[in-house]
Amino acid sequence: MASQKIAILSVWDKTGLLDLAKGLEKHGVRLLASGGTAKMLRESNFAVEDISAITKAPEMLAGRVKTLHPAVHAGILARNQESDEKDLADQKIDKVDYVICNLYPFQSTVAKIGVTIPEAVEEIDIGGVTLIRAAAKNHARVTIVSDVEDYPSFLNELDDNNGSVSEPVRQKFALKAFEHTADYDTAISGFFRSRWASDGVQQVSLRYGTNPHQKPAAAYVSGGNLPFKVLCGSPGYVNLLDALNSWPLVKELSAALDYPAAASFKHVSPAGAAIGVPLNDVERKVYMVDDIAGIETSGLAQAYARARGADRMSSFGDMIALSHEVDTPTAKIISREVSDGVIAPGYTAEALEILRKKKGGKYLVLQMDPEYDPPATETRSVFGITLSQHRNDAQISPQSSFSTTITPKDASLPDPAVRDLTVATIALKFTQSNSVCYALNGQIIGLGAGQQSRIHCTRLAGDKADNWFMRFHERALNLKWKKGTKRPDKSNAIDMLCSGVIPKSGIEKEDYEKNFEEVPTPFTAEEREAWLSELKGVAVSSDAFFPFIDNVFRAARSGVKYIAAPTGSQNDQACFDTAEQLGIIFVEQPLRLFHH
Ligand code: 93A
Repeated sequence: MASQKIAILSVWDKTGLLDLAKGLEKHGVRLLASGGTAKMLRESNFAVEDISAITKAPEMLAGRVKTLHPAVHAGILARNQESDEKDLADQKIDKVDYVICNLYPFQSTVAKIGVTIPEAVEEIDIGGVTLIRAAAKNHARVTIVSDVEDYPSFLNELDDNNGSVSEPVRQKFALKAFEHTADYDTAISGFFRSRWASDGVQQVSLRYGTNPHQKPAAAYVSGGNLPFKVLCGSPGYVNLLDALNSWPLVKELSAALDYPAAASFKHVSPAGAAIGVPLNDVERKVYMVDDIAGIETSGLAQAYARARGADRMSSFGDMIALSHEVDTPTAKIISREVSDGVIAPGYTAEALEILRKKKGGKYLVLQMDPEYDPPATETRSVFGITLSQHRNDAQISPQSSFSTTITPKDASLPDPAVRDLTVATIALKFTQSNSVCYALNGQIIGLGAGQQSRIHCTRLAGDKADNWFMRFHERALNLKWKKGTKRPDKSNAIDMLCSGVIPKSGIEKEDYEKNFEEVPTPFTAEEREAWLSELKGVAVSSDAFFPFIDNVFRAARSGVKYIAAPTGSQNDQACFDTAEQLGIIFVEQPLRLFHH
Protein backbone atom coordinates (compact mmCIF):
# COMPACT_ATOMS: atom_id res chain seq x y z
CA MET A 1 0.00 0.00 0.00
CA ALA A 2 1.39 3.40 -0.96
CA SER A 3 2.27 5.39 2.17
CA GLN A 4 0.59 8.74 2.80
CA LYS A 5 2.22 11.59 0.95
CA ILE A 6 3.66 14.47 2.98
CA ALA A 7 3.70 18.18 2.24
CA ILE A 8 5.71 20.76 4.16
CA LEU A 9 4.15 24.21 4.03
CA SER A 10 6.07 27.28 5.16
CA VAL A 11 4.95 30.48 3.49
CA TRP A 12 5.43 34.15 4.27
CA ASP A 13 2.90 35.24 1.65
CA LYS A 14 -0.22 33.33 2.67
CA THR A 15 -2.24 34.24 -0.43
CA GLY A 16 -4.12 31.19 -1.74
CA LEU A 17 -2.95 29.03 1.17
CA LEU A 18 -6.38 27.75 2.17
CA ASP A 19 -7.34 26.70 -1.36
CA LEU A 20 -3.99 25.00 -1.71
CA ALA A 21 -4.45 23.09 1.55
CA LYS A 22 -7.93 22.08 0.44
CA GLY A 23 -6.53 20.64 -2.79
CA LEU A 24 -3.81 18.74 -0.93
CA GLU A 25 -6.27 17.37 1.59
CA LYS A 26 -8.47 16.12 -1.22
CA HIS A 27 -5.58 13.87 -2.26
CA GLY A 28 -5.05 12.65 1.30
CA VAL A 29 -1.77 14.45 1.78
CA ARG A 30 -0.44 14.84 5.34
CA LEU A 31 0.11 18.54 6.06
CA LEU A 32 3.10 19.73 8.14
CA ALA A 33 3.58 23.47 8.55
CA SER A 34 5.75 26.03 10.31
CA GLY A 35 4.31 28.26 13.07
CA GLY A 36 2.32 31.00 11.33
CA THR A 37 1.37 28.84 8.39
CA ALA A 38 0.08 26.07 10.70
CA LYS A 39 -1.85 28.62 12.76
CA MET A 40 -3.72 29.97 9.76
CA LEU A 41 -4.57 26.47 8.53
CA ARG A 42 -5.67 25.33 11.97
CA GLU A 43 -7.93 28.34 12.34
CA SER A 44 -9.65 27.19 9.17
CA ASN A 45 -10.04 23.70 10.59
CA PHE A 46 -7.45 21.88 8.52
CA ALA A 47 -5.87 18.83 10.08
CA VAL A 48 -2.40 20.32 10.07
CA GLU A 49 0.53 19.30 12.24
CA ASP A 50 3.39 21.49 13.40
CA ILE A 51 6.83 20.76 12.01
CA SER A 52 7.77 19.88 15.57
CA ALA A 53 5.65 16.72 15.16
CA ILE A 54 8.56 15.32 13.13
CA THR A 55 11.50 17.27 14.53
CA LYS A 56 10.50 16.79 18.16
CA ALA A 57 12.04 20.22 18.68
CA PRO A 58 10.20 23.50 19.17
CA GLU A 59 10.63 26.55 16.96
CA MET A 60 13.47 28.51 18.57
CA LEU A 61 15.21 31.87 18.70
CA ALA A 62 12.03 33.79 18.00
CA GLY A 63 11.51 31.96 14.72
CA ARG A 64 15.10 31.98 13.47
CA VAL A 65 14.99 28.17 13.67
CA LYS A 66 11.69 26.76 12.43
CA THR A 67 12.38 24.05 9.89
CA LEU A 68 16.15 23.61 10.07
CA HIS A 69 16.35 19.99 11.15
CA PRO A 70 17.56 16.63 9.73
CA ALA A 71 14.05 15.22 10.08
CA VAL A 72 12.91 17.82 7.56
CA HIS A 73 15.87 17.93 5.22
CA ALA A 74 16.66 14.22 5.16
CA GLY A 75 12.97 13.70 4.40
CA ILE A 76 13.25 16.07 1.44
CA LEU A 77 16.67 15.06 0.15
CA ALA A 78 16.30 11.26 0.33
CA ARG A 79 16.36 9.49 -3.00
CA ASN A 80 14.43 6.38 -3.94
CA GLN A 81 17.45 4.20 -3.26
CA GLU A 82 18.19 1.55 -0.72
CA SER A 83 20.96 3.31 1.20
CA ASP A 84 18.93 6.51 1.62
CA GLU A 85 15.86 4.52 2.64
CA LYS A 86 17.89 2.60 5.23
CA ASP A 87 19.19 5.88 6.68
CA LEU A 88 15.65 7.21 6.93
CA ALA A 89 14.36 4.01 8.53
CA ASP A 90 17.19 4.05 11.11
CA GLN A 91 16.18 7.57 12.14
CA LYS A 92 12.42 7.00 11.74
CA ILE A 93 12.14 9.78 9.19
CA ASP A 94 9.44 9.86 6.51
CA LYS A 95 9.99 11.05 2.95
CA VAL A 96 8.59 14.47 2.09
CA ASP A 97 6.88 14.73 -1.32
CA TYR A 98 5.85 18.37 -1.66
CA VAL A 99 7.40 21.57 -0.37
CA ILE A 100 5.37 24.75 -0.52
CA CYS A 101 7.49 27.70 0.49
CA ASN A 102 7.98 31.39 -0.20
CA LEU A 103 10.52 33.60 1.51
CA TYR A 104 10.64 36.49 3.99
CA PRO A 105 10.13 39.78 2.11
CA PHE A 106 13.76 40.90 2.06
CA GLN A 107 13.44 42.92 -1.18
CA SER A 108 10.45 44.99 -0.09
CA THR A 109 11.94 45.53 3.38
CA VAL A 110 15.21 46.99 2.08
CA ALA A 111 13.32 49.10 -0.46
CA LYS A 112 11.85 51.08 2.47
CA ILE A 113 13.40 54.47 3.07
CA GLY A 114 15.63 54.50 6.15
CA VAL A 115 15.76 50.73 6.63
CA THR A 116 18.36 49.73 9.22
CA ILE A 117 20.81 46.87 9.00
CA PRO A 118 19.16 44.96 11.93
CA GLU A 119 15.77 45.28 10.17
CA ALA A 120 17.27 43.92 6.96
CA VAL A 121 19.11 41.13 8.79
CA GLU A 122 15.90 39.81 10.34
CA GLU A 123 14.43 39.43 6.85
CA ILE A 124 17.18 37.13 5.64
CA ASP A 125 15.44 33.81 5.25
CA ILE A 126 17.61 30.79 6.01
CA GLY A 127 15.27 27.88 6.60
CA GLY A 128 12.99 28.74 3.66
CA VAL A 129 15.90 28.99 1.24
CA THR A 130 17.14 25.64 2.52
CA LEU A 131 13.71 24.04 2.04
CA ILE A 132 13.44 25.43 -1.49
CA ARG A 133 16.96 24.52 -2.50
CA ALA A 134 16.78 21.02 -1.04
CA ALA A 135 13.45 20.29 -2.74
CA ALA A 136 14.65 21.74 -6.05
CA LYS A 137 17.84 19.68 -5.83
CA ASN A 138 15.79 16.53 -5.31
CA HIS A 139 13.31 17.41 -8.07
CA ALA A 140 13.65 13.82 -9.33
CA ARG A 141 11.24 12.88 -6.53
CA VAL A 142 10.06 16.06 -4.78
CA THR A 143 7.87 18.92 -6.03
CA ILE A 144 8.76 22.45 -4.93
CA VAL A 145 6.13 25.17 -5.31
CA SER A 146 7.71 28.57 -4.55
CA ASP A 147 5.31 30.89 -6.38
CA VAL A 148 1.73 31.46 -5.21
CA GLU A 149 0.78 31.93 -8.87
CA ASP A 150 1.59 28.26 -9.43
CA TYR A 151 -0.87 26.86 -6.88
CA PRO A 152 -3.72 26.36 -9.39
CA SER A 153 -1.56 24.57 -11.94
CA PHE A 154 0.02 22.45 -9.19
CA LEU A 155 -3.42 21.36 -7.96
CA ASN A 156 -4.59 20.67 -11.52
CA GLU A 157 -1.53 18.53 -11.99
CA LEU A 158 -2.38 16.51 -8.84
CA ASP A 159 -5.92 16.04 -10.13
CA ASP A 160 -4.76 14.98 -13.58
CA ASN A 161 -2.09 12.56 -12.32
CA ASN A 162 -3.92 10.90 -9.49
CA GLY A 163 -2.11 12.83 -6.75
CA SER A 164 1.37 12.97 -8.24
CA VAL A 165 3.30 15.48 -10.34
CA SER A 166 4.84 14.71 -13.71
CA GLU A 167 8.57 15.10 -14.29
CA PRO A 168 8.38 18.12 -16.68
CA VAL A 169 6.29 20.05 -14.14
CA ARG A 170 8.69 19.15 -11.29
CA GLN A 171 11.56 20.38 -13.47
CA LYS A 172 9.76 23.61 -14.37
CA PHE A 173 9.03 24.31 -10.71
CA ALA A 174 12.60 23.42 -9.70
CA LEU A 175 14.01 25.87 -12.23
CA LYS A 176 11.71 28.56 -10.87
CA ALA A 177 12.86 27.71 -7.34
CA PHE A 178 16.55 28.02 -8.26
CA GLU A 179 15.84 31.39 -9.88
CA HIS A 180 13.87 32.49 -6.85
CA THR A 181 16.74 31.79 -4.43
CA ALA A 182 19.28 33.29 -6.86
CA ASP A 183 17.25 36.54 -7.07
CA TYR A 184 16.91 36.53 -3.31
CA ASP A 185 20.66 36.16 -2.78
CA THR A 186 21.36 38.85 -5.39
CA ALA A 187 19.10 41.22 -3.45
CA ILE A 188 20.87 40.39 -0.17
CA SER A 189 24.40 40.81 -1.57
CA GLY A 190 23.30 43.99 -3.40
CA PHE A 191 21.97 45.52 -0.19
CA PHE A 192 25.10 44.76 1.81
CA ARG A 193 27.37 45.80 -1.06
CA SER A 194 25.67 49.18 -1.05
CA ARG A 195 26.30 49.44 2.71
CA TRP A 196 29.65 47.76 3.24
CA ALA A 197 31.68 47.56 0.02
CA SER A 198 34.35 50.27 0.07
CA ASP A 199 33.43 52.93 -2.45
CA GLY A 200 35.88 52.92 -5.32
CA VAL A 201 37.11 49.42 -4.53
CA GLN A 202 34.31 46.99 -5.35
CA GLN A 203 31.76 49.58 -6.40
CA VAL A 204 31.39 53.24 -7.19
CA SER A 205 28.20 55.08 -6.42
CA LEU A 206 27.33 57.34 -9.31
CA ARG A 207 25.62 60.70 -8.97
CA TYR A 208 22.98 59.50 -11.42
CA GLY A 209 22.52 57.24 -14.42
CA THR A 210 22.35 58.32 -18.05
CA ASN A 211 20.23 61.36 -17.04
CA PRO A 212 20.01 63.33 -13.77
CA HIS A 213 16.56 61.95 -12.91
CA GLN A 214 17.81 58.33 -13.16
CA LYS A 215 18.70 57.62 -9.53
CA PRO A 216 20.13 55.72 -7.81
CA ALA A 217 23.02 54.57 -9.98
CA ALA A 218 26.15 52.57 -9.31
CA ALA A 219 28.87 50.53 -10.99
CA TYR A 220 30.12 47.38 -9.31
CA VAL A 221 31.57 43.94 -9.73
CA SER A 222 29.81 41.11 -7.94
CA GLY A 223 33.07 39.73 -6.57
CA GLY A 224 36.63 40.99 -6.17
CA ASN A 225 37.61 44.56 -6.93
CA LEU A 226 36.86 46.98 -9.76
CA PRO A 227 39.68 46.92 -12.33
CA PHE A 228 40.08 50.70 -12.09
CA LYS A 229 40.76 53.19 -9.34
CA VAL A 230 39.34 56.69 -9.18
CA LEU A 231 42.35 58.95 -8.60
CA CYS A 232 40.45 62.22 -8.96
CA GLY A 233 36.88 63.41 -9.52
CA SER A 234 33.79 61.25 -9.41
CA PRO A 235 32.69 59.31 -12.49
CA GLY A 236 29.29 59.61 -14.12
CA TYR A 237 27.43 56.75 -15.77
CA VAL A 238 28.21 57.93 -19.32
CA ASN A 239 31.85 58.59 -18.34
CA LEU A 240 32.15 54.94 -17.38
CA LEU A 241 30.46 53.74 -20.55
CA ASP A 242 33.00 55.80 -22.49
CA ALA A 243 35.93 54.68 -20.34
CA LEU A 244 35.05 50.99 -20.54
CA ASN A 245 34.68 51.14 -24.33
CA SER A 246 37.66 53.38 -25.06
CA TRP A 247 40.13 51.54 -22.82
CA PRO A 248 39.87 48.18 -24.69
CA LEU A 249 40.13 50.13 -27.95
CA VAL A 250 43.49 51.70 -27.08
CA LYS A 251 44.74 48.51 -25.48
CA GLU A 252 43.97 46.51 -28.62
CA LEU A 253 45.23 49.22 -30.97
CA SER A 254 48.51 49.63 -29.14
CA ALA A 255 49.09 45.85 -29.02
CA ALA A 256 48.18 45.41 -32.69
CA LEU A 257 50.53 48.11 -34.01
CA ASP A 258 53.12 48.33 -31.23
CA TYR A 259 52.68 52.06 -30.72
CA PRO A 260 51.18 54.10 -27.89
CA ALA A 261 47.51 54.66 -28.69
CA ALA A 262 44.86 57.20 -27.69
CA ALA A 263 41.13 57.63 -28.11
CA SER A 264 38.83 60.57 -27.56
CA PHE A 265 35.28 59.36 -26.82
CA LYS A 266 31.92 61.07 -26.80
CA HIS A 267 28.60 59.32 -26.28
CA VAL A 268 30.17 55.90 -26.38
CA SER A 269 31.79 56.28 -29.79
CA PRO A 270 35.23 57.56 -30.73
CA ALA A 271 35.46 61.15 -31.95
CA GLY A 272 39.06 60.26 -32.70
CA ALA A 273 41.55 57.44 -32.16
CA ALA A 274 45.16 57.20 -33.20
CA ILE A 275 48.58 55.72 -32.64
CA GLY A 276 51.60 57.88 -31.92
CA VAL A 277 52.91 58.35 -35.46
CA PRO A 278 55.26 61.37 -35.24
CA LEU A 279 53.58 64.68 -36.09
CA ASN A 280 55.05 67.05 -38.64
CA ASP A 281 55.05 70.84 -38.14
CA VAL A 282 51.81 71.40 -40.04
CA GLU A 283 50.00 68.68 -38.12
CA ARG A 284 51.19 70.15 -34.83
CA LYS A 285 49.69 73.48 -35.87
CA VAL A 286 46.39 72.03 -37.10
CA TYR A 287 46.03 70.00 -33.91
CA MET A 288 46.86 73.09 -31.81
CA VAL A 289 49.81 71.47 -30.03
CA ASP A 290 52.72 73.35 -31.63
CA ASP A 291 53.62 74.96 -28.31
CA ILE A 292 53.66 71.76 -26.20
CA ALA A 293 57.18 71.20 -24.89
CA GLY A 294 58.52 67.69 -25.33
CA ILE A 295 55.71 66.50 -27.60
CA GLU A 296 58.13 65.26 -30.26
CA THR A 297 59.58 62.67 -27.89
CA SER A 298 56.27 61.47 -26.48
CA GLY A 299 54.49 58.88 -28.64
CA LEU A 300 51.51 59.04 -26.29
CA ALA A 301 51.18 62.82 -26.55
CA GLN A 302 51.32 62.59 -30.35
CA ALA A 303 48.71 59.83 -30.31
CA TYR A 304 46.36 61.98 -28.24
CA ALA A 305 47.07 65.08 -30.33
CA ARG A 306 45.97 63.07 -33.37
CA ALA A 307 42.94 61.57 -31.63
CA ARG A 308 41.81 64.95 -30.33
CA GLY A 309 42.74 66.68 -33.57
CA ALA A 310 40.70 64.42 -35.85
CA ASP A 311 37.41 66.10 -35.11
CA ARG A 312 37.84 68.85 -32.53
CA MET A 313 34.14 69.68 -32.57
CA SER A 314 33.13 66.16 -31.58
CA SER A 315 35.94 65.83 -29.03
CA PHE A 316 34.70 68.82 -26.99
CA GLY A 317 34.14 67.44 -23.46
CA ASP A 318 35.62 64.05 -24.26
CA MET A 319 36.51 61.01 -22.18
CA ILE A 320 40.08 60.11 -23.06
CA ALA A 321 41.72 56.68 -23.10
CA LEU A 322 45.50 56.31 -23.23
CA SER A 323 47.35 53.03 -23.63
CA HIS A 324 50.49 53.95 -21.68
CA GLU A 325 51.52 55.79 -18.54
CA VAL A 326 50.56 59.43 -18.95
CA ASP A 327 53.53 61.78 -19.18
CA THR A 328 53.84 65.54 -18.82
CA PRO A 329 53.38 66.53 -22.50
CA THR A 330 50.19 64.43 -22.74
CA ALA A 331 48.85 65.86 -19.47
CA LYS A 332 49.64 69.38 -20.71
CA ILE A 333 47.61 68.86 -23.90
CA ILE A 334 44.71 67.54 -21.85
CA SER A 335 44.94 70.27 -19.24
CA ARG A 336 43.91 73.05 -21.62
CA GLU A 337 41.21 71.23 -23.56
CA VAL A 338 37.58 70.97 -22.48
CA SER A 339 37.42 67.33 -21.37
CA ASP A 340 35.52 65.24 -18.82
CA GLY A 341 38.07 62.63 -17.85
CA VAL A 342 40.82 60.21 -18.70
CA ILE A 343 41.52 56.51 -18.23
CA ALA A 344 45.06 55.15 -18.46
CA PRO A 345 47.18 52.42 -16.85
CA GLY A 346 49.24 54.97 -14.90
CA TYR A 347 50.35 58.57 -14.50
CA THR A 348 53.74 60.08 -13.70
CA ALA A 349 53.67 62.15 -10.52
CA GLU A 350 53.95 65.37 -12.53
CA ALA A 351 51.22 64.38 -15.01
CA LEU A 352 48.87 63.50 -12.17
CA GLU A 353 49.53 66.80 -10.48
CA ILE A 354 48.65 68.65 -13.70
CA LEU A 355 45.44 66.67 -14.18
CA ARG A 356 44.39 67.03 -10.54
CA LYS A 357 44.36 70.81 -10.99
CA LYS A 358 41.97 70.65 -13.94
CA LYS A 359 38.30 71.63 -13.51
CA GLY A 360 38.94 72.95 -10.03
CA GLY A 361 40.07 69.49 -8.88
CA LYS A 362 37.02 67.73 -10.31
CA TYR A 363 38.59 66.31 -13.46
CA LEU A 364 37.98 62.57 -13.61
CA VAL A 365 41.18 60.52 -13.54
CA LEU A 366 40.86 56.74 -13.68
CA GLN A 367 43.72 54.30 -13.36
CA MET A 368 43.04 51.06 -15.21
CA ASP A 369 44.57 47.70 -14.41
CA PRO A 370 46.21 46.86 -17.76
CA GLU A 371 46.12 43.13 -16.96
CA TYR A 372 42.36 43.07 -16.42
CA ASP A 373 40.68 40.49 -18.61
CA PRO A 374 36.87 40.59 -18.50
CA PRO A 375 34.79 37.40 -18.38
CA ALA A 376 34.02 35.78 -21.73
CA THR A 377 30.27 36.22 -21.28
CA GLU A 378 28.73 39.65 -20.94
CA THR A 379 25.16 40.40 -19.89
CA ARG A 380 23.04 43.51 -19.78
CA SER A 381 19.48 44.17 -18.87
CA VAL A 382 17.22 46.13 -21.21
CA PHE A 383 13.63 46.86 -20.25
CA GLY A 384 13.75 44.09 -17.65
CA ILE A 385 15.10 41.48 -20.03
CA THR A 386 18.58 40.09 -19.56
CA LEU A 387 20.58 39.74 -22.75
CA SER A 388 23.70 37.66 -22.69
CA GLN A 389 26.38 36.99 -25.28
CA HIS A 390 30.00 36.00 -25.74
CA ARG A 391 32.02 39.22 -25.56
CA ASN A 392 33.40 40.43 -28.88
CA ASP A 393 36.93 39.28 -28.08
CA ALA A 394 37.90 38.58 -31.69
CA GLN A 395 41.18 40.37 -32.33
CA ILE A 396 41.81 42.59 -35.34
CA SER A 397 45.28 41.88 -36.55
CA PRO A 398 47.31 43.69 -39.19
CA GLN A 399 48.78 40.32 -40.15
CA SER A 400 45.56 38.38 -40.72
CA SER A 401 42.53 40.69 -40.85
CA PHE A 402 43.39 42.21 -44.24
CA SER A 403 44.98 39.33 -46.09
CA THR A 404 42.19 38.58 -48.57
CA THR A 405 42.48 41.18 -51.30
CA ILE A 406 39.65 40.99 -53.81
CA THR A 407 40.36 43.81 -56.24
CA PRO A 408 42.80 43.84 -57.85
CA LYS A 409 43.08 40.13 -57.09
CA ASP A 410 46.02 39.37 -54.78
CA ALA A 411 47.22 42.99 -54.77
CA SER A 412 49.47 43.54 -51.80
CA LEU A 413 48.82 46.37 -49.41
CA PRO A 414 51.61 48.79 -48.47
CA ASP A 415 52.41 48.91 -44.71
CA PRO A 416 50.83 52.33 -44.08
CA ALA A 417 47.58 51.05 -45.64
CA VAL A 418 47.53 48.00 -43.36
CA ARG A 419 48.28 50.25 -40.40
CA ASP A 420 45.44 52.65 -41.27
CA LEU A 421 42.96 49.83 -41.98
CA THR A 422 43.88 48.39 -38.55
CA VAL A 423 43.26 51.75 -36.87
CA ALA A 424 39.93 52.20 -38.66
CA THR A 425 38.74 48.65 -38.02
CA ILE A 426 39.67 48.54 -34.32
CA ALA A 427 37.94 51.92 -33.91
CA LEU A 428 34.78 50.48 -35.49
CA LYS A 429 34.84 47.53 -33.11
CA PHE A 430 34.12 50.04 -30.32
CA THR A 431 31.82 52.41 -32.24
CA GLN A 432 28.01 52.42 -32.08
CA SER A 433 26.72 50.86 -35.32
CA ASN A 434 26.25 51.36 -38.18
CA SER A 435 29.70 52.76 -38.59
CA VAL A 436 32.23 53.59 -41.27
CA CYS A 437 35.69 54.98 -40.57
CA TYR A 438 38.26 56.80 -42.74
CA ALA A 439 41.87 56.71 -41.54
CA LEU A 440 45.22 58.13 -42.62
CA ASN A 441 48.64 58.56 -40.98
CA GLY A 442 47.69 56.15 -38.17
CA GLN A 443 44.59 58.07 -37.09
CA ILE A 444 40.89 58.41 -37.67
CA ILE A 445 40.17 61.33 -39.99
CA GLY A 446 36.43 60.79 -40.31
CA LEU A 447 34.00 58.53 -38.50
CA GLY A 448 30.29 58.05 -39.09
CA ALA A 449 28.65 56.38 -36.09
CA GLY A 450 25.18 55.30 -35.09
CA GLN A 451 23.48 55.86 -38.43
CA GLN A 452 20.73 53.49 -39.45
CA SER A 453 21.74 53.74 -43.12
CA ARG A 454 25.21 52.73 -44.19
CA ILE A 455 25.48 55.32 -46.93
CA HIS A 456 24.72 57.98 -44.33
CA CYS A 457 27.70 56.69 -42.29
CA THR A 458 29.90 56.72 -45.37
CA ARG A 459 28.80 60.27 -46.25
CA LEU A 460 29.09 61.57 -42.69
CA ALA A 461 32.54 60.05 -42.26
CA GLY A 462 33.60 61.24 -45.72
CA ASP A 463 32.40 64.78 -45.02
CA LYS A 464 34.35 64.74 -41.75
CA ALA A 465 37.45 63.52 -43.58
CA ASP A 466 37.04 66.36 -46.11
CA ASN A 467 36.60 68.87 -43.32
CA TRP A 468 39.70 67.46 -41.59
CA PHE A 469 41.74 67.90 -44.79
CA MET A 470 40.43 71.42 -45.42
CA ARG A 471 41.99 72.37 -42.08
CA PHE A 472 45.41 71.80 -43.70
CA HIS A 473 44.67 74.41 -46.42
CA GLU A 474 46.96 77.41 -46.20
CA ARG A 475 44.06 79.74 -45.55
CA ALA A 476 42.87 77.68 -42.56
CA LEU A 477 46.43 77.51 -41.27
CA ASN A 478 47.00 81.25 -41.33
CA LEU A 479 43.92 82.65 -39.68
CA LYS A 480 44.30 86.00 -37.94
CA TRP A 481 42.55 85.51 -34.64
CA LYS A 482 41.37 88.34 -32.46
CA LYS A 483 43.37 88.33 -29.22
CA GLY A 484 41.72 86.30 -26.47
CA THR A 485 39.70 84.04 -28.78
CA LYS A 486 39.20 80.78 -26.90
CA ARG A 487 40.21 77.38 -28.28
CA PRO A 488 36.64 76.04 -28.59
CA ASP A 489 35.61 79.24 -30.45
CA LYS A 490 38.58 78.83 -32.78
CA SER A 491 37.66 75.19 -33.42
CA ASN A 492 34.08 76.20 -34.14
CA ALA A 493 35.05 79.00 -36.54
CA ILE A 494 37.54 76.74 -38.36
CA ASP A 495 34.83 74.10 -38.66
CA MET A 496 32.44 76.61 -40.24
CA LEU A 497 35.06 77.88 -42.64
CA CYS A 498 36.25 74.42 -43.64
CA SER A 499 32.85 72.82 -43.99
CA GLY A 500 31.52 75.81 -45.95
CA VAL A 501 28.67 76.79 -43.62
CA ILE A 502 29.70 80.39 -42.97
CA PRO A 503 26.70 82.49 -41.94
CA LYS A 504 25.70 85.01 -44.62
CA SER A 505 24.07 87.75 -42.57
CA GLY A 506 22.74 89.02 -39.27
CA ILE A 507 23.88 88.30 -35.75
CA GLU A 508 25.04 84.82 -36.69
CA LYS A 509 27.51 86.36 -39.15
CA GLU A 510 28.62 88.88 -36.50
CA ASP A 511 29.11 86.05 -34.04
CA TYR A 512 31.36 84.22 -36.51
CA GLU A 513 33.33 87.28 -37.54
CA LYS A 514 33.99 88.49 -33.99
CA ASN A 515 36.66 85.78 -33.66
CA PHE A 516 38.90 87.25 -36.36
CA GLU A 517 41.26 90.19 -36.64
CA GLU A 518 40.92 89.67 -40.36
CA VAL A 519 37.87 87.70 -41.56
CA PRO A 520 39.02 84.91 -43.91
CA THR A 521 37.63 84.70 -47.44
CA PRO A 522 35.30 81.70 -47.72
CA PHE A 523 36.43 78.82 -49.91
CA THR A 524 34.87 78.77 -53.35
CA ALA A 525 33.54 75.47 -54.68
CA GLU A 526 36.50 75.34 -57.08
CA GLU A 527 39.07 75.99 -54.36
CA ARG A 528 37.53 73.29 -52.23
CA GLU A 529 37.51 70.80 -55.09
CA ALA A 530 41.07 71.58 -56.05
CA TRP A 531 42.33 71.18 -52.49
CA LEU A 532 40.36 68.01 -51.77
CA SER A 533 41.77 66.42 -54.91
CA GLU A 534 45.09 66.40 -53.00
CA LEU A 535 43.69 64.08 -50.34
CA LYS A 536 45.09 60.65 -51.24
CA GLY A 537 45.86 57.19 -49.90
CA VAL A 538 42.96 57.13 -47.40
CA ALA A 539 41.87 53.80 -45.86
CA VAL A 540 38.22 53.05 -45.13
CA SER A 541 36.72 50.32 -43.01
CA SER A 542 33.06 49.44 -42.63
CA ASP A 543 31.57 47.47 -39.70
CA ALA A 544 29.42 45.43 -42.12
CA PHE A 545 29.12 44.87 -45.85
CA PHE A 546 28.30 47.64 -48.29
CA PRO A 547 24.78 47.01 -49.56
CA PHE A 548 25.15 49.31 -52.59
CA ILE A 549 27.90 50.75 -54.77
CA ASP A 550 27.05 54.31 -53.68
CA ASN A 551 29.30 53.75 -50.65
CA VAL A 552 32.27 53.02 -52.89
CA PHE A 553 31.53 56.11 -55.01
CA ARG A 554 31.34 58.31 -51.91
CA ALA A 555 34.55 56.90 -50.42
CA ALA A 556 36.43 57.51 -53.67
CA ARG A 557 35.49 61.21 -53.53
CA SER A 558 37.54 61.60 -50.31
CA GLY A 559 40.81 60.20 -51.59
CA VAL A 560 40.12 56.60 -50.61
CA LYS A 561 42.55 54.08 -51.98
CA TYR A 562 41.86 51.12 -49.65
CA ILE A 563 38.59 49.65 -48.45
CA ALA A 564 38.19 46.85 -45.93
CA ALA A 565 34.70 45.48 -45.36
CA PRO A 566 32.95 42.19 -44.68
CA THR A 567 31.26 40.60 -47.68
CA GLY A 568 27.86 38.95 -47.98
CA SER A 569 25.82 41.55 -49.82
CA GLN A 570 23.92 40.71 -52.99
CA ASN A 571 25.83 43.64 -54.43
CA ASP A 572 29.30 42.44 -53.41
CA GLN A 573 30.43 41.91 -56.97
CA ALA A 574 29.12 45.31 -58.07
CA CYS A 575 31.00 46.92 -55.16
CA PHE A 576 34.21 45.08 -56.09
CA ASP A 577 33.84 46.07 -59.75
CA THR A 578 33.18 49.70 -58.85
CA ALA A 579 36.23 49.76 -56.58
CA GLU A 580 38.36 48.29 -59.35
CA GLN A 581 37.19 50.89 -61.85
CA LEU A 582 38.00 53.65 -59.36
CA GLY A 583 41.47 52.21 -58.63
CA ILE A 584 40.57 51.20 -55.07
CA ILE A 585 42.04 48.10 -53.45
CA PHE A 586 39.16 46.20 -51.84
CA VAL A 587 40.03 43.85 -48.98
CA GLU A 588 37.67 41.39 -47.38
CA GLN A 589 37.74 41.92 -43.61
CA PRO A 590 36.13 38.70 -42.38
CA LEU A 591 34.33 39.88 -39.23
CA ARG A 592 31.11 41.83 -38.93
CA LEU A 593 31.74 44.33 -36.15
CA PHE A 594 28.42 45.70 -34.98
CA HIS A 595 28.68 47.27 -31.56
CA HIS A 596 25.88 48.42 -29.25
O1 93A B 1 14.20 32.33 10.18
S1 93A B 1 14.18 31.27 9.23
O2 93A B 1 15.16 31.33 8.24
N1 93A B 1 14.36 29.86 9.99
C1 93A B 1 13.75 28.75 9.60
O3 93A B 1 14.13 27.68 10.07
C2 93A B 1 12.68 28.83 8.64
N2 93A B 1 11.95 27.88 8.07
C3 93A B 1 11.06 28.47 7.27
N3 93A B 1 12.75 31.23 8.51
C4 93A B 1 12.22 30.07 8.16
N4 93A B 1 11.19 29.80 7.32
C5 93A B 1 10.41 30.83 6.67
O4 93A B 1 9.35 31.14 7.51
C6 93A B 1 9.77 30.48 5.36
O5 93A B 1 10.59 30.72 4.26
C7 93A B 1 8.52 31.33 5.33
O6 93A B 1 8.75 32.52 4.62
C8 93A B 1 8.24 31.68 6.77
C9 93A B 1 6.96 31.10 7.24
O7 93A B 1 6.84 31.29 8.63
P1 93A B 1 5.47 31.02 9.39
O8 93A B 1 4.96 29.72 8.91
O9 93A B 1 5.86 30.99 10.82
O10 93A B 1 4.56 32.15 9.03
